[in-house]
Amino acid sequence: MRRSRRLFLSVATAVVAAGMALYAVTPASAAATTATFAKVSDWGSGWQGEYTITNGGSTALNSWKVEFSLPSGTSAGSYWDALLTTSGQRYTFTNREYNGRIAAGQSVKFGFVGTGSGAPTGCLLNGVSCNGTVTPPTTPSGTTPVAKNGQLKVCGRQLCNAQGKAIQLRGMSTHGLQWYANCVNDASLNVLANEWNADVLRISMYIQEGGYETDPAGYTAKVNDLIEKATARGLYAIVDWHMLSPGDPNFNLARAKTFFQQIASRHKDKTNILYEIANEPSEVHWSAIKSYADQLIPVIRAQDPDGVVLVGTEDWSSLGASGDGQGVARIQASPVNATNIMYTFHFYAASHDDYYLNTFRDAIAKLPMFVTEFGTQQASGDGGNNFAMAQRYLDLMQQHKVSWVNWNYSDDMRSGAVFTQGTCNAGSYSGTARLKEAGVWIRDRIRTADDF
Ligand code: IDC
Repeated sequence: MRRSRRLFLSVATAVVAAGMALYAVTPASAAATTATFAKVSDWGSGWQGEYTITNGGSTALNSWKVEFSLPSGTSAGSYWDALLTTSGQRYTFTNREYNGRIAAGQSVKFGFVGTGSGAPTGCLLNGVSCNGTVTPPTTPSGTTPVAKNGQLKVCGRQLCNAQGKAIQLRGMSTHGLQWYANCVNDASLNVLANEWNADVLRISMYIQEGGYETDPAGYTAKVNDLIEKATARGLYAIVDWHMLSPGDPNFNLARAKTFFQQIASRHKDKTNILYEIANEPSEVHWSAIKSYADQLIPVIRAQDPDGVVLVGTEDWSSLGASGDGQGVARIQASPVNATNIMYTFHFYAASHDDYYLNTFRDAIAKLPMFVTEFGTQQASGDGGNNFAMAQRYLDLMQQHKVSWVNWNYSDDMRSGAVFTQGTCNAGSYSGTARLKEAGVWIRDRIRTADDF
């Protein structure tokens, strides 16, 4: 539980201090974005502390959050030029409305009075070590997918990189985090990034079935953690709002607004986030999906104006192929009221043959498409694989640079989970010894060279 405290000592102190911070901007020399602490005075039983936040990057920061712990026996009292929430000995300071923006190379300060003799530890600035990690350059360089491609955007019907080149991303989806979070950790993601050469991780957070609705704060924290892990490895991260049943996305609209507002505000300065706002709508008309998207996308864009948003389609994201087959036409007649979006298509190759493939081919010619989930087996995610059919889809997607993500990076018993049962507890993800047939197949197809 976080408790909000707004303990300005006196109006006079606050105004004087605010005035100082507003103009106390100094050029930075280091290339890192940092928050440095200093005790500016100490009278034995207490002290005055000051943090200087320096933007060493090449683009402005629009907000900041500094969090740290104080040892027991030490606490922070009055403070200025920041807002404070506390949770036990953990203190979280965020910017005031007048000092959230820090231009490249500039600094701002905030301060507080400490009681006791301890000092802050475990400092995080916007979720990253206060010692500074180098801010990603605006001109992509380096070897990871994100370093090479930077912030993505939809250009025409293609997904394009920061240099405007149409690219295809390939990667894996987690299974539901409520069941298989143990399969996504530093070791397994190192293998996904470095051995499988994946470009993208889809973070699949169910809402029902024991998911988000049972513990919003816990699941949000889990998604935040996985976003950081993907980011550390230069992977794109699809934040998958894995609504499934009930099939009307509006059932979870209020939850989705809360969740995506928090995710987008926390990660808006990253270049690798894609927002998938409705995994698989079902048993609803397109107009309901569109209405949901039209309400939710502005919530995301208010925080993160340039993140690509992925919108689910009728009948379990089959573009209506599992319904009356008119899904593409309905989207064209009444598209989502936003730019920089793509529509999603899901297929399971042993269940979805030519009729689905043709529906998809038709959609590629008309709409920006992203395959955020597919399997080589049946729609149950289980049973025998139809690799020949799956390869036809992959060939089409390669030809048109449609990005894809395979279901799923777990050791679930079903044939569509890439690892054999027990792999995640054993913790050995490397090589092919622990892969099921579908795992070996998909690994080979993710590993081939990217055309970035
Ligand atoms: C399946 C999981 C299974 C789970 C079931 C119900 O593999 O363990 O019990 O969901 O939630 C989808 C869905 C995806 C399904 C997958 C395979 O997006 O959640 O996972 N699938 O059935 N659409 C088509 C297939």
